[in-house]
This record gives sequence, structure tokens and C-alpha cells, in this order.
Amino acid sequence: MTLRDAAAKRGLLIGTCISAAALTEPDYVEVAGREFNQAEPENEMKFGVIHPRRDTNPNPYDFSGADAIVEFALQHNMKARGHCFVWHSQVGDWVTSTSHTPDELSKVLDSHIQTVASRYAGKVYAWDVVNEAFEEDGSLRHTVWYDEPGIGLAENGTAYIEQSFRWARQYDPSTALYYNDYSCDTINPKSDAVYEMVKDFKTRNVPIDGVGFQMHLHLDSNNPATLESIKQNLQRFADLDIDVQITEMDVALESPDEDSLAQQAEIYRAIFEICLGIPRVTAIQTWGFTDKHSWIPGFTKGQKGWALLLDEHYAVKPAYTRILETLQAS
Ligand code: 9MR
Repeated sequence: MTLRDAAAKRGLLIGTCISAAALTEPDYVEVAGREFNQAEPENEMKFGVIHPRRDTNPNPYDFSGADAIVEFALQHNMKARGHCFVWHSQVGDWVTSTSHTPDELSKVLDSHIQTVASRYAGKVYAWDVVNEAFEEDGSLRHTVWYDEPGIGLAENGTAYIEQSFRWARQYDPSTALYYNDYSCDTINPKSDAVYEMVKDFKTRNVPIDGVGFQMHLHLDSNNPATLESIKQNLQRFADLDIDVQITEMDVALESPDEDSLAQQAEIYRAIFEICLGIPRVTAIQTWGFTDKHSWIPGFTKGQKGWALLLDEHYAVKPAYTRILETLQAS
């Protein structure tokens, strides 16, 4: 029994991000295709990677990595998920370090969403339209798309997010449209702000289909209060009549000792159990699957890591086994 078989029996998608560079490794391809039924490019669809040159360049886009991952997913009968159209990070110097008027920037973003959404229409079943637009205190993050200089809608709060969703719906009417963010897994000022936005969008028929909760966790998440808050938070979003997905889960450790690995497995189990109890949770995705390829060691300068389900030699860890048991028992 594999994770994807057990998840499929529950009608659940179980996903991982995929790095195009790692697709040259036979073990990587074999395990990803065997264990997961959803794949999402880790970096290859981000603005700066897929659209590295200005539109006046004869060749503004580079679809090579994104195409390879979508192809990999479809060949392995996996759903392909898109990430992401609008984000403050990895945008590309030609956007951030040259001066555009809001009107020019609006045309840049409109045309970007049109080009990328159209190319993958019918192949990518869900898109993170906007990623990480809020600060931890619930205010809107200052970004090139919002107000630096923005696409011309900054005085209206979340209007630039709304416009991005409208473009995405226009250019691919059949894909599901998600807002995606981190540190809004529990009930807190940031998740409150996202909640208010989604509620407003639903009331006014702005096309939004779901919210992605990244779920980058640590061992300190292993306490009843935090887990209860995550449960209530996911449920309140589901109650807005949208789908909920876990999009980037990992549980960072400071060392891969036996006790830490057991606690890590317990956190994964608890999150899966919470999700299995909420029918609107349609997918659980981890941000990679082998500790060999994870953003955490680089980001924490080696202080943390070991966050995923398989170790760096592709051997399963206790977290893998606990998830499989949890899916089978559900
Ligand atoms: O895992 C990604 C890493 O390879 C990139 O260097 C990084 C650049 O900012 O982005 C990482 O992925 C991020 C994701 O796109 C959005 N949520 C946070 C993820 C981890 O930083």
C-alpha cells in the first residue's frame, strides 16, 4: 500500500512539490510517482523563473521547467497544481528594478496571467493565484503588485488580489483558484484577515475556490491548543463554502534523533487526522518528500532540516508510516 493508494481510497489528493532539476534522479522520479497523486512545481512556475525577460524581448518566457513537471505529473496520472501567479518574491529584476507606472504594471500582470494560465489550461487543475499577500499582523504586505507601485488599485485594499483572481478565471475558466499563505494555519490576526477577505469575495462573487494553508511547522506545534486552533481555523474556512488544501507541509527538526522523529510523526498524524475530519479539505501536500531536497537546511543555514517523510537516502521515516496508518484507518 502506498500513500497515494490509501489517499485515493479516501478521495483525497496527496501531493508534493517537485523540482525539475531533481527529475534527473531515478529514485526521485520513482518515489514521487509511486507515493503521490498530485505534483506542483517548487519554483518553476514562479514569475521570475517562467517569465525571466521583459515582454519586448523576442523570447520573454521559459516554460522548460514547468512543462517538464506538468508532463511528469500527467505521465504518472497525478494532478498538476500551479504555483503561483502573484507573489512578492522571485519576481524577476526586469519587473522590480525598473520603473513601471501602475498602468504598465497592470498590463504586465494581466498578460502574464493570460499567457501562463492559457498554456496550462486543461492540465493544471488548481492555481495559487496570489501567494503570501498578508503580514502576520493582518495588514497587506507592501509589494510591487500592491503598492510599490502596484497595478493601480492600492487604495482599495484587496482590490489588486481580486483583479488577479478575475484575470485567472477569465483566462482559464475551468481551473480552481486558490489564495495561499503561511502562518495562518491557526486562528490569529493573519488568518483573520485572510478569512475576512475570502468572506468578502464570496459575498460579492469574486471567483475564489479555495485557500491553501502552507503548514510549515516545527515541533512546538505539537500541543493540544495549537492543534485545536488549526482544526477550528480550517473548519471556519470550509464553512465559507470553499475548498481547503494543505499546500506546503513540513515539520522542521533541529536534529534527526529518535525522539524528534517520533514527535514529528505525531504532528503529521494529527494534521492528517484533522484534515480527514473536514470534508472540504481536498488535498494535503508536503513541500518535497525526501530530506535530500528541502528548502529548510538552506534557509536556516543548516540549523534545521529533516522535515519531510523520507530521509536523504529515500528511506521512509516514522512520519511516513504514521500517515499511511492514519489514512488506512480513516
Ligand atoms: O522551496 C522554495 C525554494 O527552493 C526557493 O528558494 C524559495 C524562494 O523564495 O521558495 C521556496 O518555496 C516557498 C514557496 O514558493 C512559498 N512558500 C514558502 C516556500 C518556502 O520558502
